[in-house]
Amino acid sequence: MSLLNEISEAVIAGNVEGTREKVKLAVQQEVNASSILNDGLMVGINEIGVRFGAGKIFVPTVLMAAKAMHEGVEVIKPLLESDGPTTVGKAIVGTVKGDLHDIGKKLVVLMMRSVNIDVIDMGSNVTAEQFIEGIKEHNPQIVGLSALLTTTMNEQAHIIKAFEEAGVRDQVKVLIGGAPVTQGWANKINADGFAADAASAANWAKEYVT
Ligand code: B1M
Repeated sequence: MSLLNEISEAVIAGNVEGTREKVKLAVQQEVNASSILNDGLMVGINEIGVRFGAGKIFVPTVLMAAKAMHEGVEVIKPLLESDGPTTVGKAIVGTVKGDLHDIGKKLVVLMMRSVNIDVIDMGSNVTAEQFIEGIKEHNPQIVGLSALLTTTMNEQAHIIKAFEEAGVRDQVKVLIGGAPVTQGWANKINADGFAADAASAANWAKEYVT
């Protein structure tokens, strides 16, 4: 079994320590950080999603896998982050109200930072009011809204409406994403952009602010 396979298996097994050690080993062997993420960790968590969706595993198993994934991401974080001193723009990013999924959102934050965008991570379960406060406090050019549930996608629409009502919609570009989100949905709810993954989100943000 290749080391990347071992990493995905460790995530699937919810083996937090094993994931950390195997990712460290991959880094020592100079495996590219993006490959560790996309071909190792992500493969594992996606398989967990399939098994969970099929009712073969339950929430505690998913939580352990998520913890293992987090641990692996922590190891490669310094390799994905930029060490450039200049910031080219500012964004606030959060997972919308009612939604606790934060792994993808954290990756979006990480990748945006890697292209020198100053990102305020608002966390998960973030209300429209908190996003509006965030805009007033931090004055970002970009607001990123992550949603992983078909139910919480509607909250993205609600938040954009709330921005209009609060008179802050024109101050920011709104980027949306998350597994069930599509470009069609972005068009429908009047978002400015959609990104399918964290790297595309960073590219979109960079293009907009530079
Ligand atoms: Co949940 N969950 N979960 N879960 N969970 C899903 C999303 C689900 C698809 C699983 C399934 O059934 N197959 C399903 C949703 C079904 C649906 O809505 N149609 C589901 C469900 C049902 C639930 C609960 C309702 C289960 C329950 O309690 N009965 C519950 C809801 C809790 C809540 O939020 N209120 C729940 C809970 C959980 C855990 C807490 C156990 C855990 C989350 C832990 C955590 O995040 N700290 C969890 C997990 C881990 C998953 C799966 C297995 C993995 C999600 C993940 O982290 N993927 C997921 C199945 C799946 O997605 N395959 C599932 C890896 C991550 C890197 O990918 O988040 O997609 P992702 O992010 C990507 C892109 O989407 C994109 O870039 C990221 C990186 O490339 N992206 C953006 C994300 N945000 C973006 C924002 C952008 C741009 C791009 O711009 C701003």
